[in-house]
Amino acid sequence: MDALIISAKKIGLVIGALAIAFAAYFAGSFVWKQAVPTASNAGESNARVIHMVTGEFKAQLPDAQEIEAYRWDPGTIFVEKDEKVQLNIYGVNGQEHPFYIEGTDVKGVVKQGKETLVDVSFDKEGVYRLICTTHPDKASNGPMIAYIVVD
Ligand SMILES: [Cu+2]
Repeated sequence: MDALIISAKKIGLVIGALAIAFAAYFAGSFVWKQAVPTASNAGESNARVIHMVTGEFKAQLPDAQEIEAYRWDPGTIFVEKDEKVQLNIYGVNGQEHPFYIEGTDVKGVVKQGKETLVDVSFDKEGVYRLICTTHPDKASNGPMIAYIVVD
């Protein structure tokens, strides 16, 4: 009789764990719908994910003039040659940041409150610039440029 009670408890635990796993799966699938894949080979399962955000620096000069600069954060990332990486860029500051990666055909848009996923790999070593075309330099509230170091 004791053994029966214990196994009934175990079954309860297993069912409980399954219920939690399903709940997590559904919650996860809801979150992932907000992600926006942009590059051609989206869905690389074995890619290393690198998280980035869009940020903004703001300051007031002594004459009350406001200055600001949009930035990718982190501003420098390191990647191995031929490594599959997925940039997961979350739009925090700024409505929209259209971008491209210099020397590649990778381009996309990061929108505020959304994640943009970019699957990339580089077959040549070098420093590649991730450039926002709305804020490419100081005159346009940048420079919004990140450096991808491939070696
Ligand atoms: Cu920008």
